[in-house]
Amino acid sequence: MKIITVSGPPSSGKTAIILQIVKYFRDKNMKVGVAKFDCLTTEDDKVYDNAGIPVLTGISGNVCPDHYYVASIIPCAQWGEKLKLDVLILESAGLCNRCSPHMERIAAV
Ligand SMILES: Nc1nc2c(ncn2[C@@H]2O[C@H](COP(=O)(O)OP(=O)(O)OP(=O)(O)O)[C@@H](O)[C@H]2O)c(=O)[nH]1
Ligand SMILES: [Mg+2]
Repeated sequence: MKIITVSGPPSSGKTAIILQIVKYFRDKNMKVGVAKFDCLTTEDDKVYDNAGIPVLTGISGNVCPDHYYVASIIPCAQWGEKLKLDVLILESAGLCNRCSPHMERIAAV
């Protein structure tokens, strides 16, 4: 399973881009899922669900969103493996421009 991280400020078009990326992989008969992180609330799960994309949502609540994200990578990957995804896309919370939770050797947008 390949992992791609997509991060950026609020309402910068992360979900819009991910929907296009998913189309690209689906055209190649690849199974794609998305894990969406946010701080308090998100409607993105409905968008992905409506598009028939398996989605997992993580809300950091009163935990630092960056730490929550890092601590959630392994459970998200396990979820993706369980669903036999070819590609797992991680959409970050829309935080400030400082936030770019990318990992070495993992494709990042
Ligand atoms: N004009 C224009 N609008 C866009 C474009 N991409 C996204 N939008 C609109 O901008 C708004 C936010 O886009 P999203 O893709 O939801 O942004 P996001 O970064 O996922 O937002 P959060 O997950 O809430 O941080 C939506 O109303 C989109 O329809 C674009 O390329 N051009
Ligand atoms: Mg989004």
